[in-house]
Amino acid sequence: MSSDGPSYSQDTIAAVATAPGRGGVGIVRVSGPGISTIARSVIGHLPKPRYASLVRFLGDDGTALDQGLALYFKGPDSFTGEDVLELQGHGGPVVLDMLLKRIVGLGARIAEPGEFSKRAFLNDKLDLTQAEAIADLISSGTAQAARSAMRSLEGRFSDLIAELLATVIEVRVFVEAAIDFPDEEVDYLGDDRVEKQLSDIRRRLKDVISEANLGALLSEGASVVLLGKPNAGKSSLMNRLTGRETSIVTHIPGTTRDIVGDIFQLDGIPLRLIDTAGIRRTGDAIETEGVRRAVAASEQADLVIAVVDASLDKPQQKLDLEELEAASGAGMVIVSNKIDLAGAGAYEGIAVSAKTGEGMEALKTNLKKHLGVDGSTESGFTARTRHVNALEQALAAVDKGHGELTRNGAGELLAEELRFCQRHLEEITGEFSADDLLGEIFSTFCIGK
Ligand SMILES: Nc1nc2c(ncn2[C@@H]2O[C@H](COP(=O)(O)OP(=O)(O)OP(=O)(O)O)[C@@H](O)[C@H]2O)c(=O)[nH]1
Ligand SMILES: [Mg+2]
Repeated sequence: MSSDGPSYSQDTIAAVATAPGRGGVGIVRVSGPGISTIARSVIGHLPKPRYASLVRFLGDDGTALDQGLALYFKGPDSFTGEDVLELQGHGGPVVLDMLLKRIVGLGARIAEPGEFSKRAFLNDKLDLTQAEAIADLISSGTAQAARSAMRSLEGRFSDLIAELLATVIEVRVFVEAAIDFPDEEVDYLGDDRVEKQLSDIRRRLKDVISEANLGALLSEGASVVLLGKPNAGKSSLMNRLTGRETSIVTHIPGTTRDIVGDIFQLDGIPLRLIDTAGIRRTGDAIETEGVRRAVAASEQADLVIAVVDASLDKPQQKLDLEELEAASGAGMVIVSNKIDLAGAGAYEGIAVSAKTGEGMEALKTNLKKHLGVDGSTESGFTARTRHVNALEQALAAVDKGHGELTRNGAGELLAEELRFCQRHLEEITGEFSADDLLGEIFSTFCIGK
């Protein structure tokens, strides 16, 4: 989406850009057409663009509120594309608030969350994936997530989408031309050129999907629920994975009754591990509620680890597993726990011992595989579920169009699907976007960003 002019709004917006609390430096950021008036009133002059000057920040009665550095960026050469003023004062909440109020008194209004980034997007300084990458970089929970957010910010994801779009548009133009000029000698749709290009698009889309999937995992994480019969060792396994004694472990079946959550980093993927009550029928009202919550949690989960006690006899293990399969609401990784007691033999799923730590590496590799990651978690770029969904819809459209061509020779329907494909790809970078989508995305940003 492009703006019509250099700035999309008449409003001048202001916010404290540094984190709340006390710090050495606190920054008030201002963007919009009112910058020169504000600068002249607060610091006495409009500073030379891109040079730091040490100034006093003046209140409306001319007394100094604070002193610090003023930085002026003249639009369009600024983050938002508009005139931007940054006042770097001392990082105390009261001082910063006084400065902000002074600027609002001069006609600015307080910025909404993400509004600076939104203006940058609307003024074509960033595309949507880059704007989202800023938020992801700020909120990244692991170094891998931060590195991939940085790569998205630098445009790696957008570039891939742009390359795909170029090919899709090329094929679309070709197909539409073939439809419009059916009398040409050559049967354009009949030769294999279009089909080759469609296969190429599909292959590239699939690659981007798997990378975006990892990128989304790195930035959004995944929830993993431990499900099992009482005493199977769910809590022990959770504590073993996190390395913390978060969940209570005893030999008494029915120890865990509530949902117990903890964070666990799986090669840089932030996992929310959720320990639950053992699944069984019981007369105990508290435990019954615990079991209900366990099943409900599994329905919300990205993945379930089904824990079976391998020290029980085989028929019992089989029954337990069947019960878990019936109860679970998500894909399952099966784990046979307590193999230190059970000894050598054949087990369902991955053989582990929460007590000795045996099998943990195999479990981690398997968890990654089930989350759609094989190999390294070093993703090329950060992404979100929104992107993965759009890519999948783009792929579905190409698949459908390809089918229409090969089965029915229907060029018109292929052209139509290619148009859908293009639209889904454009949703990712924001070239095609609905206002409510923009509102949704930017409202999750922090103030001042
Ligand atoms: N030998 C052995 N004992 C284990 C292992 N894992 C758990 N246990 C023991 O099994 C018992 C139950 O462990 P918990 O982790 O509390 O089991 P749980 O599945 O959380 O049980 P509930 O919360 O009651 O549903 C405890 O006495 C643990 O020490 C293991 O791998 N080997
Ligand atoms: Mg437990």
